[in-house]
Amino acid sequence: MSDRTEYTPPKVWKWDKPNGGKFANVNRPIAGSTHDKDLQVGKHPLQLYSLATPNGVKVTVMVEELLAQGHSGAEYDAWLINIGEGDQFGSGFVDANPNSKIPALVDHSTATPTRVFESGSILLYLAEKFNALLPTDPTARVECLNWLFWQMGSAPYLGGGFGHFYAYAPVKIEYCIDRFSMEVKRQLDVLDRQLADNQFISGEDYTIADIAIWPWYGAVVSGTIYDDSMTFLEADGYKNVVRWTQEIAAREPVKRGRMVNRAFGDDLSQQLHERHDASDFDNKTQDKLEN
Ligand SMILES: N[C@@H](CCC(=O)N[C@@H](CS)C(=O)NCC(=O)O)C(=O)O
Repeated sequence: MSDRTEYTPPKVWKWDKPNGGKFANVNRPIAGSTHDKDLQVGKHPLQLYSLATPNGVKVTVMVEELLAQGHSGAEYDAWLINIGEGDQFGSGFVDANPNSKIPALVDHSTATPTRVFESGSILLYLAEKFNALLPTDPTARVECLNWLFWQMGSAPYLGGGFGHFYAYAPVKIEYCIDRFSMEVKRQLDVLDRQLADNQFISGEDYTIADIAIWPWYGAVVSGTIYDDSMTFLEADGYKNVVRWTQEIAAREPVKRGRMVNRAFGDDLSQQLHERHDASDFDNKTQDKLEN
């Protein structure tokens, strides 16, 4: 492997070789579909096309929370989109999300099906549709949205920045790892200070802000993402984030939601590749899928 820290950019960048990083085989500099493939549609109002990455888990936790609150209109089919295999570039998926990234939701309960993409947009759409998990008081509502949008802007530094260069890049580049470690630790400190005075991120109520932030930052402080990043970042030292992470992890809808569309890892008992009925949690027998 050449020393890419000494790279001198040419005048015009060309896509002429895979970069060797994880997902290099599916990454491309152009949008649009690569093949024709319709999306499957099940029996429920909400059709979710996803994978249990942190962005995917936000939505499956959200619908499981809604169902637990008694919103039967939130019944859903969750179809597996294997991003390692390029399913996100199928024509049907691109119709649902022109950005070719999970999660994508299609609501069939509207006069014509409504597509919803971007996990933050999906959380807000569902919260407004069911009048749940988003405060109605204007001040509390905007505080919740402040943190929802904080997450959407901040997590790419954690995932695309820190996670990529620490765990996935084919070479370890000190400059990149330093830059993004600094930022991720700063973000963890932002959360830790906020959670010192609040049970949940935006106050006393559990909201879509918690649902958005927990799969990302909760994973870092509990050591379930990016190799040994918890130790590297001393992330378990953010005690308020750890307390909040554990409280949310104990919620039954969260336990269910994090299993849905999970098709990686060794523990098959925690995987439900597709979900079409509430009883699927009791009847699951999953084969191991390689990504
Ligand atoms: N901002 C988007 C990000 C979605 C995203 O990055 N999804 C990743 C998985 S976590 C993906 O589908 N990657 C496939 C690809 O990049 O081709 C959201 O929050 O929905």
